Amino acid sequence: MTSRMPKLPRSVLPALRLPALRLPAVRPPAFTGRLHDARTATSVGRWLGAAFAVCFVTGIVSHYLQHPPDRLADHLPTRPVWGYRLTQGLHVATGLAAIVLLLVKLWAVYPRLFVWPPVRSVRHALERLSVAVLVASALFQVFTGLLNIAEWYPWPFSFVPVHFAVAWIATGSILLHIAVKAPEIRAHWGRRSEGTLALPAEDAVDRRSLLLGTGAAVGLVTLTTVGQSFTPLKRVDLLAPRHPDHGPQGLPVNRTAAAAGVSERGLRAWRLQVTGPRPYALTLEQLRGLPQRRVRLPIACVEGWSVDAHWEGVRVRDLVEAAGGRPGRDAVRVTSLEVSGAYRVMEMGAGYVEDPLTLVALALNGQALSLDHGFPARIIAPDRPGVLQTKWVHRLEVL
Ligand SMILES: Nc1nc2c(c(=O)[nH]1)N[C@H]1C(S)=C(S)[C@@H](COP(=O)(O)O)O[C@H]1N2
Ligand SMILES: [Mo]
Repeated sequence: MTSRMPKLPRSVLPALRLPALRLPAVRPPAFTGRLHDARTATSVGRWLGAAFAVCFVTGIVSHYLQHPPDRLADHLPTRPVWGYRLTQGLHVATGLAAIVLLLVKLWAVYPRLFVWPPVRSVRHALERLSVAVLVASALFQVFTGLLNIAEWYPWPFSFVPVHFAVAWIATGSILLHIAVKAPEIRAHWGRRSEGTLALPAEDAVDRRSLLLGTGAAVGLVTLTTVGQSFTPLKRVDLLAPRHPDHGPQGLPVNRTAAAAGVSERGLRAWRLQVTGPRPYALTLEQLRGLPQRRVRLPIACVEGWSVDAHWEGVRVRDLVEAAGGRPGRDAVRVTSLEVSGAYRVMEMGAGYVEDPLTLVALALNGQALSLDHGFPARIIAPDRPGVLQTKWVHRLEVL
C-alpha cells in the first residue's frame, strides 16, 4: 500500500514531515478591528517610546544621585536646588502616562500573539522572543513603579535594585524592537503611510478617535496626579497617593517616627555628636544657640511627591569646620536614631557638605520640627533625593 510513495533523497524528508502535523487545520482567531495595524502601533509606539526614554534617563539620574561611583560622590551637582524635584517628578509622571500608552499599544498589537504558525523560522522565533522580553519587562517596570509609589510591595524582592536592573532589559529590548521594526516605523511615521495609501485614509476617523481617546486618558491621568510634585496643580491632585500639603507642618511624611522606632522618650539624652579631628557633642539648646540659617528647599521623594518648605538650622559646613573637617574636601557620614532601615545611615559627598544651603535643620515652616519630620534634627540639602534627607540625626562623622 505504501509502495506508491516516491523515493526521495533523505535530506528532503525532515521538511516533508511538517505538514503531517496538520498545523493549518487549527484555526487562529480572526480579528476584524481595523486598528490593529502597524500605523496604530507606530502612532502610539512613538509616544510610548518617548515616555520610556524620559523614564530611563531620569531613573539613571536618580540611581546615580543615590549610589554615585566613588569618583563622582564629591562632585554631584547641588544646583539647581529643584533639579531632582524636576527629574523625579518627570520620572513618575511619564511612568504613569506610560501605563496608558502601553495598554493601548498592547491592544493594538495583541492579534499578533495568534499568528499562525506560531514559529516560521529561527529569525521569526527570535523576533517573537524579543517581543516577549520587551512586553514582560515593560509591564514589569510600569506596574512595580506604580505599586512602589503606593508603597505596596507584594513581592519578595527589593524594589530598587530590581527596578533598576529591569530598566536596562526593557531599554535594550525597546532599542532592538525599534531596530527590527525600523522599516515599518519609517513607512507609517508621516501623515500618510507609504505604500498603502488607501488604508490610513480609510481608517483615519477611527484612528483619530483612538488616538484622541488615548491622549485624553493620558491627560486625565497626568492632570490628576502631577500636582503631587507640580504644586500649581495640587488642587486637582486627586489620584496620587500623596498630596503635597497633607501632613504635619504642611508636609507629607513617608516614614513616621513610630515606624522608625523613634520616640520622644528615647530622645531625652539626645546630643548631636560630631566626630572628626576635634570631636564634640551639642545639646539641642547649644545647637539653637549657633548661627541659624533659613533656606527654602524642596523635599523631593523618589516616590514622586515633592514640595518646597522653609527650613531653619545650622550649616553642616560650620559644624564640620568646628570639628576640624575641611568643607569641600571631606565627605560626611550621617547616622539617624532610627533603629533599622535602609536610610538609617547616609553619606554626603563634599559638594553637599560645603554648600551653604545644606543644614542640620531644627525647624520647618516656622516651627520646631515635629517628631515625624525628624525632631530634634534632620538633614536638608539642595538637589538631593528625599531618601537622603535623613531624619532624627544624632551623629555626623567627618570622613
Ligand atoms: N532616618 C530616616 N530618614 C528619612 C527616611 C527614613 O526612612 N529614615 N525617609 C526619607 C524619605 S523616603 C523622605 S521622602 C523624606 C521625607 O521627609 P518628611 O517625612 O519630613 O517629609 O525623609 C527621608 N528621611
Ligand atoms: Mo522618599
